[in-house]
Amino acid sequence: MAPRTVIVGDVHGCSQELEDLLLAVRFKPGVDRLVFVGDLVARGPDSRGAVERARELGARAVRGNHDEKVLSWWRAKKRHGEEGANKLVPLSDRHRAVVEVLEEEHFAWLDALPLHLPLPEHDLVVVHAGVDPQSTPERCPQEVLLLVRSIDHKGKPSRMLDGVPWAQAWGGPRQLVFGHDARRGLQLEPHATGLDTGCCYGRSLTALVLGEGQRLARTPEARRRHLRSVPSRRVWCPPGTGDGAE
Ligand SMILES: [Mn+2]
Repeated sequence: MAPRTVIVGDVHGCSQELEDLLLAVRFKPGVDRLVFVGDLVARGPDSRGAVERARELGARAVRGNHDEKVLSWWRAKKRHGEEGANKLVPLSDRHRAVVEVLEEEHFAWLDALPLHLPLPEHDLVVVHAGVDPQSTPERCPQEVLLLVRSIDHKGKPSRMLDGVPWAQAWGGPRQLVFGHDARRGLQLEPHATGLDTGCCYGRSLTALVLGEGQRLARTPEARRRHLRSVPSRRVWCPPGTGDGAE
């Protein structure tokens, strides 16, 4: 059977919905390829389960800003001990809850994730938040790849929701697939596809499913046919303003 590629939006510890989605797309372990757009952890109920399932299924992924946050603490802990880490990298309650359940092997797996992941068989690149449309995934600073949402009135990448969504400003030619922007939700631009449909906020978890060697459809209507979503089982986290670093 030909392997498909299933690219999953921000899971944020929603391991039950991840199982629901894998069932909905009839994911075949050992055959299909699984890719995550990052932010596997934090906000939802089961960050550890989400990381374990990703590892178990041999998934590839890019690192998200929440993954990076708990990794900064873990890296500091290795050098300065737990007390030192708490001083150097103060954690919010939601990130504290993550570092308390992850083991060394989970941190190490997250730490090995790249910031951009090319999938040449589908002629696309996966990033967590996005890129500066003036640049490329390879040349963008980490901060932009992990946090950008918009291009501000000065033409600079911004983590806020004001200005133009970066995905609208991205002229290609490469197709980018990303997450991070739950507030805007599904984004279907000519050269960018945003998959964060706010699972942890009680909305849905979305996957982009591509057949072997299949390219993304160019029009939004046609691209919707690649998408599959499952509803959230509940509101796991109260929606915030959605425009900060978090
Ligand atoms: Mn994010």
